[in-house]
Amino acid sequence: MDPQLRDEHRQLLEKNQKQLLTYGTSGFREESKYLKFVGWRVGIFIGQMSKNTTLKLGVMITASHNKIIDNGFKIVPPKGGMLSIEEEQNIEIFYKSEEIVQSETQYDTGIVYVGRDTRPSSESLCQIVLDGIKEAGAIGINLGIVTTPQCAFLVYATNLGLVNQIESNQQFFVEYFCNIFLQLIKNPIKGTLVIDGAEGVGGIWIKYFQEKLANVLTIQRINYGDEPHLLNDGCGSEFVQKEKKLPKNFVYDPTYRYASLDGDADRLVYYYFEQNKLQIIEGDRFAILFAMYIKQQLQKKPDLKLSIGIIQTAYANSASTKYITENLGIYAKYAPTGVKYLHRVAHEFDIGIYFEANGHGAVIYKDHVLSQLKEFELFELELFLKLSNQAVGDAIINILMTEFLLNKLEITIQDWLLIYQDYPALSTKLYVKNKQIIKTNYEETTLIEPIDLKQKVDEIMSKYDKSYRTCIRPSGTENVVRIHSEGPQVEIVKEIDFRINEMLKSYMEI
Ligand code: NG1
Ligand code: ZN
Repeated sequence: MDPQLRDEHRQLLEKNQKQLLTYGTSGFREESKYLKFVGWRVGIFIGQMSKNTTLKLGVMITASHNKIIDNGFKIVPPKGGMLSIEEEQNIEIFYKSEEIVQSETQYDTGIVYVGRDTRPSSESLCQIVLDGIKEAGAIGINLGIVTTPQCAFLVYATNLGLVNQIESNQQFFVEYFCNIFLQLIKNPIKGTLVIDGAEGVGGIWIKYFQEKLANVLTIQRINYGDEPHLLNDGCGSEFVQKEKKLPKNFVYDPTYRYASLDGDADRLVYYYFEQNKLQIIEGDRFAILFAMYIKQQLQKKPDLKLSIGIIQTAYANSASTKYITENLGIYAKYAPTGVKYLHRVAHEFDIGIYFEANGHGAVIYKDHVLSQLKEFELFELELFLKLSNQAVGDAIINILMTEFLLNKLEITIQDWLLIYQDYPALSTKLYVKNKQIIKTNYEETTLIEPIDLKQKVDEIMSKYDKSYRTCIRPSGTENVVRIHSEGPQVEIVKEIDFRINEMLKSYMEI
């Protein structure tokens, strides 16, 4: 093995205090300078995996909303979606090993598509992954700069035979979804939608949608990637949603709608600015908008029995969960943070809608659903579901679905915010060295270990009534503990957040 790669691997192990890098909330993620060895191992692993199937696989190189110096690898299985828990464990075991393990493979070769975001480290990491794939005796095809959902969709679409020769046809992604959207939209949509591309890959690809849809939807792009060194810097969905600030280059017009993507275009928030106040539409409201329409359509055909579920995380505002169950009459379920968990749970329903508060989300449906909708002549709903990216949650495609619905249901972005009122909530993070000591229940709503820490949290919370809650969990993507508090009065929520933070500062290794 290349001694340089071996060296970097040792540094990574040292940095992580001899702990394994885990295939976390969204794949492997680290500071990019430690990722060469991991990339090479990911390449070999997926190369071998591809030699056990006639279907194509994918790897996306990105660290999404994280800092520009970070990077990561997300593996795309044949149908998009996520690796199984067992595959995740296998890749974690495999990556740390320094030898080339030639496991038994069924075929002489396999095919893997490799996509990457605009980070400076992405190009060389892409080459390393391609080297690993070659080492395993498989063929790696470089997709170039694509969004995470685009990479997943291209893998999915090739395997379904929707498109051939994807290697020269990344544009297929744009054509496929624009065609469906244009079938759904009867008249031009009013107003202008300003899209903040986080200075990343989404901003680049939005241009093609802007051009193709110009007759029905007016899109204005800001932070569209002409300053790639400023990726996620003062712009993008993470900045807007977590900092509650307007992105740079914001152009105010009271009639405009605004949307921000994250660095790899799988997260989306909408917002508007009124009376000096930024009003943000988070993931919960996308789930509700989509579910309202799906339910309304299905109610036209009482004989058609399809199960619908909405999957959320502990970061969902409780007011949204209450609205889903009490007003929409739809089943709401919690999953741990990370789309990989939500996606899996969403598959339990005929139509599963999942969204994280930060705007990661999708509508996914079982294979029989489209033909049943056709049989019951629910053609518009059939098109709407076809518009949703089945491979993985997709910010650009979710914009198209949202624009269709706001127009169809004649809802303004302001009305959307008035459907229900969020409880005041506050999310903060604390940088720590030993986040892994914290363990929660499956839904991540309650801390269970360490026991003495749990007692301290319970003691703080015992001063407040049951309508207040706080969740503490280790991040899967950063060396932080996240604290999320919520309740009826904003001042009390701030007080809880402050007290929990202070207590954690003295308890954890900072
Ligand atoms: P971590 O760092 O595990 O909290 C964050 C987001 C997730 C998901 C992942 C992947 C929050 C609270 N957490 O995970 O929802 O988006 O990054 O990018 O927003
Ligand atoms: Zn992302």
